[in-house]
Amino acid sequence: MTSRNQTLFERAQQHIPGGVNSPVRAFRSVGGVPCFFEKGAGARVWDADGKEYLDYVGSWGPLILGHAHPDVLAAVQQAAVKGLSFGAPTEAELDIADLLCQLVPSMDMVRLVSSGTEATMSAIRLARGYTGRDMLVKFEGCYHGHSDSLLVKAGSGLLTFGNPSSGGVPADLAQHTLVLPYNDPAALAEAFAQHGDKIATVILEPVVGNMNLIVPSAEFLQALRELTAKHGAVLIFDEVMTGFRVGLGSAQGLFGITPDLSTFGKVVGGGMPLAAFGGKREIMEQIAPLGPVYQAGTLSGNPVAVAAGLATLKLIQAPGFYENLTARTHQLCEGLTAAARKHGVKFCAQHVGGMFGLYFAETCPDSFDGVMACDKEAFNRFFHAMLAAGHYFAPSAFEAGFVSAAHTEADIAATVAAAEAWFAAR
Ligand code: KE4
Repeated sequence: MTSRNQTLFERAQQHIPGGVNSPVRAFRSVGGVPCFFEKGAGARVWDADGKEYLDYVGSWGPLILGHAHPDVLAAVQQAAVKGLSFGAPTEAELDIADLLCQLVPSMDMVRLVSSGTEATMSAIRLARGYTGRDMLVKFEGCYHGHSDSLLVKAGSGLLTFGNPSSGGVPADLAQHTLVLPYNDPAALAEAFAQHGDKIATVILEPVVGNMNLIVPSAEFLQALRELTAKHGAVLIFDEVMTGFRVGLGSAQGLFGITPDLSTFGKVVGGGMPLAAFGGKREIMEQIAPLGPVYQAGTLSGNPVAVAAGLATLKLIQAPGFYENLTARTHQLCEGLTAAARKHGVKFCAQHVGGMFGLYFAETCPDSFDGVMACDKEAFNRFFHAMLAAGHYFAPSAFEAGFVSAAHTEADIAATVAAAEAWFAAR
């Protein structure tokens, strides 16, 4: 019998490219038919066939509280009945700006936008405008949204400028982007030795979640901060995924590094379209209407999205919130690893706060090459086995996963037990 997921997927492809509104949702990396979800509550989601899953994607990070948290829903409803959008300032925007600058001490000022892509695109333009330089440095395997300057892959040589990684990106724009290996302080030092006074900005994921999970070395972070400061380049921490996910202080608080600009998304909107970029006053004052760097948005600071964000940011400040989230994520990683080892399966897992990585490899990788050496096919088999058992992981071996505050010890234990059954039967 054809499942409703299948019927919907076939119908979706009539008028939506690939049947999805964002490529990773199409399951092309893992194969099979994507899940169409109809309902979420707490740690669970239900698909179009009524099948229940424990959710370890959480909309790719925003749902740190779990699905449909009553306080967030109430805040959204209270805002919505007063009007969905004004295209004019509202007091709630001041409240969330004040709160973000309080929770992120490196930010004197912040501008709200509607997606992580907008946040990083705007931060890069701002860094270029502030420094008067064009060159952008990013790292292989890091994803910062789909603005043209970021859809660039490494050039032929380590220090040669980038080539487009997507159709439609002009080669002469990609030429301004240098793509370096992540966690490689020597390569970064060499790039600054060669191009130091031309580099406008360096952007990175301070914990990578887009080539699976990769943790930065202290040396790499130190080199980033020292070299950008020495050469007058703007250091951008893209905390769209790590922001309020790895801790209340985000990655910058966890690692004790103060970036010049930061970007946020996902958790700050609590599942609604809200993102932000912010940083030092002297840089942020270059943004229109104060300064010459243009940036705008019809729905920027949308009051309904801001209401969801404020409700979420309030709840994550509860005493013990991150201790519990980290403990549950640790329980998952330890449990899966122990289960795999018990049955002789090459597998490991690691986490930072409430985001985790799963790898079919002996040890957890710390580089792009290390991730590429993991057994992707084994992950894909694991993904489908767990999906069938009612545990929804990210449909790609190159994505981080997420635990929410709604996941209980019993939920995690059930996921570990399902994984052990599969490891045992391999
Ligand atoms: P959005 O434009 O998708 O809101 O944010 C882009 C972005 C920026 N920076 C980081 C570190 C990100 O992880 C993202 C988006 N993350 C992906 C998950 N790998 C979103 C999922 C998707 O593309 O559908």
